[in-house]
Amino acid sequence: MSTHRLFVALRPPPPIRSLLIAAMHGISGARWQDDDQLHLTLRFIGEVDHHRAEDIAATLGVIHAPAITARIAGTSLFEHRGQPHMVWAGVEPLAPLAALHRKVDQLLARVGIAPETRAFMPHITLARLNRAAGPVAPFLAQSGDLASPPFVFDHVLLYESELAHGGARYHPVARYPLDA
Ligand code: 3AM
Repeated sequence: MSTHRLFVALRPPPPIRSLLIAAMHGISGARWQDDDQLHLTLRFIGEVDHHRAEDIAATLGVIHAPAITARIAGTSLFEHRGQPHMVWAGVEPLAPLAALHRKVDQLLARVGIAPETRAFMPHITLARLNRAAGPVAPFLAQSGDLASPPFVFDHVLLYESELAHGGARYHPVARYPLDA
């Protein structure tokens, strides 16, 4: 049976994506994200079958939450087994984003998706790194004060992730408006 690899995310508007793309330089060998890949993950779901995917899409349809005014605030690094793994842009403020994350978690629990156990850290991935990538310190120093004007997240997207050579492709499969 075919499965769907799903996650729930927010998509920054075009001027913010342009600002992020303009910051993508200074790490040799980094796999910089392209415009289509830029998102803030609210909740990774993983592989589900077609029926469960339909249940998830339907349950997210009742989401009732305010639109969020946010801003980009700096860059940072996630490591994996002591190695630089990805660089990302921070998104603030935490409280409304965390509240939306919890709301999505609660809705997904209704269709049997176990609650998130990892700490929620709102971020937009800028690049994925492998062992061949160059040092990240110069990038972090140069982009540490990356900032944007305030912008609004006014909808939530359910994405399907397609794993492919050269990185995942993300396809929005449903869109849920947030309250103005
Ligand atoms: O939004 P970012 O780029 O941080 O790394 C994956 C990506 O995160 C993450 O979900 C987002 C969309 O693919 N992801 C992939 N597998 C995951 C897993 N098993 C995961 N997050 C948590 N657990």
